[in-house]
Amino acid sequence: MYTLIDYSLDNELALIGLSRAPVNALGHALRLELQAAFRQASADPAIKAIVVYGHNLPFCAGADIAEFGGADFTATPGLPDLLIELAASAKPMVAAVGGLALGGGLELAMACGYRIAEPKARLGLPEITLGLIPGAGGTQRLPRLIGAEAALEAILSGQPLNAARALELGLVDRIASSAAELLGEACAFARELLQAGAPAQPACPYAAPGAALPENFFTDYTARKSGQWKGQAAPHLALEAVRIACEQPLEVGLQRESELFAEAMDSPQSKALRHLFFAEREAGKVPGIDASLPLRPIRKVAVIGAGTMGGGIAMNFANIGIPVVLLEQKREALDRGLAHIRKNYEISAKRGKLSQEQLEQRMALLFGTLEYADLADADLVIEAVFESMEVKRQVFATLDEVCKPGAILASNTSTLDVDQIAACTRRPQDVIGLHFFSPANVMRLLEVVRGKATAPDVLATALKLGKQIGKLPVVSGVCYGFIGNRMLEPYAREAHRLLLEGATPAQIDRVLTDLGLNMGVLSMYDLVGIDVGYLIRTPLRAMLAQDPSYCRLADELYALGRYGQKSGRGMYIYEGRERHDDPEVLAMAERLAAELGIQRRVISDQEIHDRCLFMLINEGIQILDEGIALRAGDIDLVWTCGYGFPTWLGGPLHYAEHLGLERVLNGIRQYREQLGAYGELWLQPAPLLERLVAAGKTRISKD
Ligand code: 3H9
Repeated sequence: MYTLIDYSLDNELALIGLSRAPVNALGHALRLELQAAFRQASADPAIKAIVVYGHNLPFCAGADIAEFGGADFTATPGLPDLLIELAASAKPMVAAVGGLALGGGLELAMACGYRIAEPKARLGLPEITLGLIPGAGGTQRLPRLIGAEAALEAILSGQPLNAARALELGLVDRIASSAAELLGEACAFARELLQAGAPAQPACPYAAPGAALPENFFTDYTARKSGQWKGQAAPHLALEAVRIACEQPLEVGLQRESELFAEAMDSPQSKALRHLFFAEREAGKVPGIDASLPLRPIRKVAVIGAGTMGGGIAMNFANIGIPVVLLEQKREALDRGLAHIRKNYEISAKRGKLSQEQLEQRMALLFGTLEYADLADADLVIEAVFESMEVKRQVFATLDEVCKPGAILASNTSTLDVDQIAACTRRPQDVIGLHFFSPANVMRLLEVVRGKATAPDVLATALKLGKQIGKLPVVSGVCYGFIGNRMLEPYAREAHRLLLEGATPAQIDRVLTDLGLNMGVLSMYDLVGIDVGYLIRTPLRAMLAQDPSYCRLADELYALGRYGQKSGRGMYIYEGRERHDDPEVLAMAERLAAELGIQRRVISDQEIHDRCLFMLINEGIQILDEGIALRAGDIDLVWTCGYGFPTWLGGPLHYAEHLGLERVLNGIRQYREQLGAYGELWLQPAPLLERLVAAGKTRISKD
C-alpha cells in the first residue's frame, strides 16, 4: 500500500520507516504517505506508540528543494500542516535520527514528542543557506526546546549540531549506542515511555523562551550582527520569527512563521542560493564520465614546491591520511615550507580544531625531499612552482623521466596552457590542471582543467579526489586563466581603465563591496600583489600593446616597487591591514590620463557597476559559448566560491538573468559607443549574449 514508507508493527509499536532515496526529502508523495501511515497508526487501537525513522536511509534532509516554486510544494498536506497534525498525536512518538535530520527533517523530529539520535547524527536547520527560514515550525519549536539564544545561533548559522551537542542542549533525549542499534533502542525508549505513562506531548523545557532574555535583546542582536548579514534578508526574517516565538503562543507563531517563510521563498536571494545548491550538485556530472569508470588509486601524492601554495596543497592530502612527498630545490626552502605547515596546524590546534596527536600524525605524513627520484612511486604529482611556462616545461619533462607509468601529473598553473605543458611529456593523457586557490588548505574551489588529451579516468579520479579533500571541483577547458582568471581579466581591466577616466580606487572598490563582493577588485590586486598581476600580464603583452592605457597605472606601480599590501603601498597606502587613499596614486592617474589623451570626468557608481560587472558577465557567457565551462552554473560556482562574489546574487550569470539579459547587452553596447576606440577594442558583446537576447531568452545556456 505504501511505496515510500516501510510500515511495520512491533507489538504495541508502529514503525514508520521513511524510504525515499537518497535522503528522504519530504516531497508531496512522501508527505501524503507519512500522513496516511500516521493516521493508520493513530487509528489502530492495538498501537500505543509510534517510532519514525529512516528506513536504510538517513532520517531526513528536509523539504524537497526541487519542488520549491512548483504545485507539489503547496499540495496538501503541506509540511507545516502535516507536522501540526503529528505534533498533536495522542500517542507518544519517537523520532529515531540516523545520519541527519536537516531543515524540515529536524522539524519532523521536533514534531515528535521524543527524539533519539545515533552517535554520528547531525541535526540542523540549514534553511538560511538557501536564503530561507525554517518554515514548518522550526523557528517556533526549537526555541521552546533549547532556549532562544541557542536556537537563534543554530538557525542563523545554519550549521548542524552533532549528537553530543544536541543532547547537551536538550534537542535529543538520548544517544543510541550505535547506528546499528538505533531502531532497537528507539523502540525500547518508546516502551519505557509507555510504561512510565509519559504524555504524548511532554512539556517544553522553555515554555516561554523569551523569559530569561535581557531587555532589548532582539534590537541589540540586530545592531550587533546586521553588518555581517550585509544585504541578506533571511537573517532578519529568521530573527523576527524567533522574536515572535518568544512573545506569542505557538499557534500565532506558526502562522507568522509561514508568512515570513513565504516572503523568503519569493525573494530573488533565495532563488539565487537555490540555484547554487543545484549548480553544486550538477558540477560533479561531466558528460562522458560516469560512476562505472574505474578510477586510478591515489595512495601517495607528491607536491613540487614547498611555498605557500605547495604547502597548502600538501596539507589537503595529509588531512585525509594520504602521505605526501614535498619537493624543493634547496634545503632552507624545504625546511621553511615544512615549518610553515606545522605553524598552520598549530593554529588549528590552538583553536581546538585538531588535537596534538592529530597534528603529529599529519606532520608524520609529510616527507620533505630535494630529489626528484623520491617521486618515483607517487600516484599523483602536483606541480606548484613559479608561474612561468619555461620553468613548468622543465619540471614536466623531468617528471616524465622519473614518474611511474599511470601516475597523474598535475599542474597548479592559474593561467598557462595545460596542453602545452602536457606536450612536454610522452604521456599527455595523464596530464591535468588542478588549480587550487590560495590559501589552498582553506579555499574550497578547485578548477579541474581538462586538457585536449586528458584521459577520462584521470579527470574522474581528480574529481573524486577533489571531493575527498573537501573541495568543490569545477571542470574547465584550456584557455588563458581558465574560468575564473579569464573572467577576472575584463572585470579588472575596466576597473583599471576607470581610474584613468576619473574614478578613485576607493570609489570602485566601494561600488563592488556595496554589491556584496568580499573585496573590491583593486584591493584584491593589492592583496594578491601588484607584482603578481604584472607577471600574469606578461604573456599577453603583444595583444595588450593595442591599448597603451591597459592596466597602465598598475604597471607604473610595479615599476615603482609598490607591490600592494606586502610592501605597504599599492593602489592604497597600508598601515597594517588598514588602507587609506594615496594622493600619489590619484595624481599618477591624472598624469597618465593626460599623457594618453583620456578625458577625465565624474564617474557615476552606476557606470562602475555596469562596466565592471557587465564585462565580467560577458566574458562568462563567451566562455560558456566556447565550451570552456560546461554550464552557466559552473561559472557561478567558480565566482562565488573562489572570488568572493555574493552567494545571494547566485554568481555573475545568475545575476545577469536577474538584471535582464537585454539590459546587460544594451549596457555593453552603450559604453562601447560612448568610449570610442577603447570601447570598440574591448567592449564587444559576446555573440551568445546577442543570440539569447534576439531569441527573447531570459536564461543563459548554450542551447
Ligand atoms: C526546508 O526543509 C524548508 C522547511 O523548513 C520548510 C518547508 C515548508 N531536497 O548533496 P548530495 C539531493 S529547506 C531535494 O550530493 P551529500 C541532491 O540534490 C531544506 N533534494 O549528497 C542530490 O541529488 P542528485 C533544508 C535533495 O551526501 C542528492 O540528494 N535542507 C535534498 O554530499 C544527494 O545530495 C537542506 O538544506 C533536499 N532537501 O549531502 C539540506 N537534499 O543525486 C540540503 C539533498 O540528483 N541538502 N538532495 O544530484 C544537503 O545539505 C546535502 O544534500 C546532504 C547530503 C547533507 C543532505
